[in-house]
Amino acid sequence: MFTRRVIRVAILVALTTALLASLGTVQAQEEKPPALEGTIVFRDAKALSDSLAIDLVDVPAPAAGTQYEGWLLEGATKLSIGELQRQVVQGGIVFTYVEPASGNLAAKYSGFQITIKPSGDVAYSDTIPAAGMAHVRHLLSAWDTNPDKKGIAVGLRQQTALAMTHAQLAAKATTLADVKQHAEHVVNIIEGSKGANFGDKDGNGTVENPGDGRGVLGYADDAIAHAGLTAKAVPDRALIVGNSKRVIDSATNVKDWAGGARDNALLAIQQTNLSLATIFISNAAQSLTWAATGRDADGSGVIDGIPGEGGAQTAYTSAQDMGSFSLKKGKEGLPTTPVTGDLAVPQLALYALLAGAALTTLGLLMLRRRRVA
Ligand SMILES: [Ca+2]
Ligand SMILES: [Ca+2]
Repeated sequence: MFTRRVIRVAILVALTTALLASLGTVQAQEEKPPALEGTIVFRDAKALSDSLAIDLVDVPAPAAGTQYEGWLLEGATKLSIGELQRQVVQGGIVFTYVEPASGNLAAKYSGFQITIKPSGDVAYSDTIPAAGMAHVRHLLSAWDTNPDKKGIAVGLRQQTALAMTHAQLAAKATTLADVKQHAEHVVNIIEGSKGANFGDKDGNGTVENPGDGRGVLGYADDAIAHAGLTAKAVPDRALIVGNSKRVIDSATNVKDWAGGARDNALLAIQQTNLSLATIFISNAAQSLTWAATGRDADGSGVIDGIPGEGGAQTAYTSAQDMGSFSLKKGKEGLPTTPVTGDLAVPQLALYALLAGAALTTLGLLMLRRRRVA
């Protein structure tokens, strides 16, 4: 019958529309290539992640009489970082914003945009999804269970550098007792207060620990875990996934090097001869220098976040790179639902709207069929 055919066609049209709409939604969630090449990343100036370093290339010249302005964003909160001058010759934008009060910008902001002055139109934008940024903040600014609630990558870098310093002090010591005392410090900073080797290693009656108690090894394990969680939370964001691997590889190197340094420090403590003790603790100092600052193993001139190269410093900057921005055109990089950030809501609303439209069409057709009958 004609009416049934119309109903079938209407259902088909409604389903096709819903399918196309859902495909469109899925495509919109995939990461787009950046509209501008270059980097926009949190870095340390005078304090932890207190600056935003911008280095963009091939930026189109703004229209005559207008200027670019940069903004850090968090929900409805906006902070102007000032006018961004485009270099006339190279066409790039090189600019570093430093937070005057030394606040941690990664802890406060997860979005960035460039607007046109004076219209205020958004030229470029990007937002790090909340699910990913939460973990980036655990690495860079705060993790509740850490001593002083410091960020995990912050603690990793700080405690690894401290272990290196004490190993260097031990290597320079001129008495066996001094070597052993500093070696105990090295073991305890690396292991943390819950470590199997933590304790009064030199047997002078006192447990000495200049570290914060979490231990280099504990921080490294946490950095590996949280970098992995970040990549899992936002698998479509290339900047997070790629840099998460660098954090994991570098923190794994730190574990290996710090573990070797602990073993050498324990051997130094067992010695009865200053020269032998010094050899073992010097090995520990070498391993901890790699653990702290990395090692250019392949002689490329760069320490990369790869197995055998990256150290705690690399893990920290790679964690900052996880929180860097990749600009899309206009408002494409801004969240569609401000504040809540729940991407499922507009999608559900769309489905509800389509389902409603399909039901209305069906209802009208049924009514018409009854009238005809
Ligand atoms: Ca002791
Ligand atoms: Ca290298």
